[in-house]
Amino acid sequence: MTSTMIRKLNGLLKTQSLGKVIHYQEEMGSTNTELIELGEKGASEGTVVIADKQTEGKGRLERTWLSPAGSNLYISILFRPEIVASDSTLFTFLASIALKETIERTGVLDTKIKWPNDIHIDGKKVAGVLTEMRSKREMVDFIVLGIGVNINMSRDSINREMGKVARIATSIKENLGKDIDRGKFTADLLLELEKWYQIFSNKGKAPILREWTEKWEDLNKRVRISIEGEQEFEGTALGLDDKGYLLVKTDNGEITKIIAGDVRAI
Ligand code: BT5
Repeated sequence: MTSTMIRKLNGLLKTQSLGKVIHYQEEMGSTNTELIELGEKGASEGTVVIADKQTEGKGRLERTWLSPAGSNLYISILFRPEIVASDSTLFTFLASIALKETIERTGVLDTKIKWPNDIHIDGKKVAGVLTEMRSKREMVDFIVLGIGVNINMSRDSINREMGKVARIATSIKENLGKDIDRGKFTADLLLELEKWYQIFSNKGKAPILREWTEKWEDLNKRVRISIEGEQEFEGTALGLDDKGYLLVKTDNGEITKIIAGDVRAI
């Protein structure tokens, strides 16, 4: 992402606080790691870190987020909400809502939210969210919301640059058949995030969990759950509890709470 793109983003940004301070570098290890360091030094709410390329992009659970140069968005945003640490998971859901809206605004017709943190197009992953948090006692000190979106990669470059991940990944360009403006996309995403963050700050978790559930197509569907190191099982997806954990009714009638795992509608 060139600095021209950042100038464009600055020109289009309509937010009150998110992105008023932007740290941009062409190449970084991980935007989340960078922003956690800034947060520890006292960076203010709304501070944003963007890179054009990440050499150590992070997924959840020590996984990697492939982050080639020149076409995607790798962004981290700092929040300082006055909430208990255990509620920080809500930011993943808030981000998924904002991402789905922003991706659809580009013209993509059917994006799908996958619990807890993916956005898919045609069954392939276009975006992922990594929420990290630092706490003071039981309260949040700050949250770093990290978002990766495959924007202008062609199928050829996905195949060339993403190795084994290529078959499960897609981009907005692959769906639309054309490039979109990354500066505008980022400005729209930050505005949407700010809107949902204000709703969360004023009204709490309920509207976020409600909106997410409304946008989630797997509700009441039969799903297969795989949890690393455990046997797969099936059940009916019942929705979220108030921490965002997934409730699944298994065939023996038990309600199981899923904290982390892969959930697929079958
Ligand atoms: C995620 O993890 O989906 C969270 C991704 C968050 C990335 C952003 S980029 C800006 C910020 N800074 C960071 O360092 N990270 C955040 P998870 O659900 O664990 O998914 C990771 C899995 O997605 C990998 O194991 C691959 O299978 C797949 N994957 C990796 N890179 C991908 C890509 N570019 N597009 C689609 N799928 C990918």
